[in-house]
Amino acid sequence: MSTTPVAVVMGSKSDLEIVQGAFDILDKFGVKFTARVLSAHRTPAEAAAFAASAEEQGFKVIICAAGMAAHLGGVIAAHTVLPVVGIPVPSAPFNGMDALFSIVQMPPGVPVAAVTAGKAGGKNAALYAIAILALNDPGLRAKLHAFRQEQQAQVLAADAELQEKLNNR
Ligand code: RP5
Repeated sequence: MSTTPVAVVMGSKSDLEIVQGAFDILDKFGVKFTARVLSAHRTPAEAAAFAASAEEQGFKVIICAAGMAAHLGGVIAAHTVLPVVGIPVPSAPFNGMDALFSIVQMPPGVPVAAVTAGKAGGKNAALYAIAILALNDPGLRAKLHAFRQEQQAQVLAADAELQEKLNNR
């Protein structure tokens, strides 16, 4: 049984820079996670075995980051009923469009949620996972509200700063 509610799986260690955005948010919210490098293509048996045992291990949501023909989220989702959130990782020559289509175009019956491609995707995948966990966790929900207020304050401060600068021309 896992003691962490979130699993973060990436297709390659080269995805780590994007995935770091998810780690940062999960840490900020105090949500424990397990992270693995497992490939849908290079380690298909290990990826399938991980997904098949994920529910039993106690995970509640799985984040999958992959680039190119990004089948990782789909393969993981094929072996579990847990919610799977996919991060499209940009790579040459299609800059993440290939990964986005691979993740978002799942056949009916086996959904994968797709978030923003690239670094912002790491952040948003973690926030989405936290929103799922917050459905049954009032403390986490309060932290989500606080996070939004913090963001709002930052934008309003930036706006006030801009107005002051423009008014003092
Ligand atoms: C995908 O292929 C990985 O998720 C990665 O984004 C991409 C390239 O992998 P590497 O060649 O950098 O290991 O499976």
